[in-house]
Amino acid sequence: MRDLRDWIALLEREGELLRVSTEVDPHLEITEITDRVVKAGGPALLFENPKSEHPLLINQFGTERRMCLAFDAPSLDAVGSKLGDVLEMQPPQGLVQKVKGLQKLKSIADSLPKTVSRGACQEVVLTGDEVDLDLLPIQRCWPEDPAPFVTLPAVITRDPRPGTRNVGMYRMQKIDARSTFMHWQLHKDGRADWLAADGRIELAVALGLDPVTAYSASAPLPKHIDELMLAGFLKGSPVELVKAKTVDLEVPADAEIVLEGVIERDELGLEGPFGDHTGYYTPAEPFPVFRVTAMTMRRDAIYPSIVVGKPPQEDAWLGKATERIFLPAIRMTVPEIVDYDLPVAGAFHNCVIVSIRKAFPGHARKVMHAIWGLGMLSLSKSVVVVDEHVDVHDYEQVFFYVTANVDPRRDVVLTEGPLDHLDHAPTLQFVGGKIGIDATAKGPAEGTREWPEEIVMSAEIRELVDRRWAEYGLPEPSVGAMGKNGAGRSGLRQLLRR
Ligand SMILES: Cc1cc2nc3c(=O)[nH]c(=O)nc-3n(C[C@H](O)[C@H](O)[C@H](O)COP(=O)(O)O)c2cc1C
Ligand SMILES: [Mn+2]
Repeated sequence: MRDLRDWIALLEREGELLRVSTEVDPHLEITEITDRVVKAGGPALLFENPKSEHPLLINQFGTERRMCLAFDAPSLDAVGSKLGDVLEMQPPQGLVQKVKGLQKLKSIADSLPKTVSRGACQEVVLTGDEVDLDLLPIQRCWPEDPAPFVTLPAVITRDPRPGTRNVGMYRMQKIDARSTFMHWQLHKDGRADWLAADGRIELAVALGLDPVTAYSASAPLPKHIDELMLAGFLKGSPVELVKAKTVDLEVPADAEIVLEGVIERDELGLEGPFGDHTGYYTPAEPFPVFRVTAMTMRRDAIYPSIVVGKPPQEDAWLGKATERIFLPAIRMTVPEIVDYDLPVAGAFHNCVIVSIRKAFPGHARKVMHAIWGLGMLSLSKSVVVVDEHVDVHDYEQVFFYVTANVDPRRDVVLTEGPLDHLDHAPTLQFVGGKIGIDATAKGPAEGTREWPEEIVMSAEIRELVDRRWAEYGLPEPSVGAMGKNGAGRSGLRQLLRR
């Protein structure tokens, strides 16, 4: 998919998009409509009359099926495997392997962004006084938000030292027709670029991209890796870039809208409060002011938006995509990890459930500390470790082991470390307590008395009952009626789970 237009066309063909021609207000009304549709597992919405010339697209990422359509993959795990295959590349042996190896190398070559001379994103160019953010249907999301916020931007910066590009998704509170705040949090790469540039930095913000490139802006890559490379790799074709008009950066040629501009040294203001994905209003804090020097657009540009708030919301699926896509990369450093789950209700930084192939005493603690040392996962407040046979996505199963297998004195680790910028619970911002729960089976090597055997039916009897099921005159056990947890899975529960 080249751009947002291809994506909208695909969504429409797949019955995954509804057009709303009724006039709606981007001031709160769109939030309430979208919240109801997201929670019902409903379609993407293209609001054609959001009190603006420009339509507003929302809920493009709101279901697992749409995420898979976005990545053109049968499952999010399949997207992760594609990345894992390249990470685990070995020197090829034999012709077949060599050919496969070449295909993988080609996919790496395709991931490099490509510069082109013209781009649709510059059909309209407004500079200086012509810049007018009021042209866009920027949403005011929640009642206590002081202003409208751009919520789905891809913010492009360059680290002045190595010259590497970064793309991050950082919300932008509108200040006036030509300026916004830039809410890059303490641990984020865009902020690091700004600090490295000694406080004055040029930036460009792309709005309205193909879904893979938009997702990539939210991906927690190591700082020196360009998110546009990940986008090109996952798309299987390079992201095309054009030179920006007023700053020394390149911008996605097919974007709907681009805002170019600059942050001047020491120009800060109080950003927020904002009804955030934590489910609370994050309080006002100082953030830099982004002065827009140029606004370029397609002639009939579509403005993309997302609402975050008390989970589950649309962003749950961006988070789940990251969870799945990064599993193989995490296994590269911590190979004993079998699987992990970041519950949506845990707002992603509050809880990690991880299953491991336990091989030695204290192994669960080793993995807790690995997670607390791993990229953005390091900000996790709680880590629950279970054995490899436990399904980390089945929270009732996990709860069973957390209560059954844990001696709180022995198996709970309390420690301290860095916490998410937005976590309101710790006494100090940014740093505080962490909890690890070792819910694995313990062995004599860990000093426990003999661990009992878990109850499992024998294979012969299971096969016998499988064979005879029809004879009993009982309904076929389906996930809906008699699922693993003995409970139905409504759309909402499924979203809360994964
Ligand atoms: C919808 C959405 C909104 C986000 N808003 C912010 C934000 O305002 N500030 C921030 O620092 N991170 C925000 N994030 C998370 C970052 O995009 C994410 O941490 C990303 O990895 C940042 O890029 P970086 O690692 O290159 O800094 C948001 C993520 C999503 C999905
Ligand atoms: Mn980055």
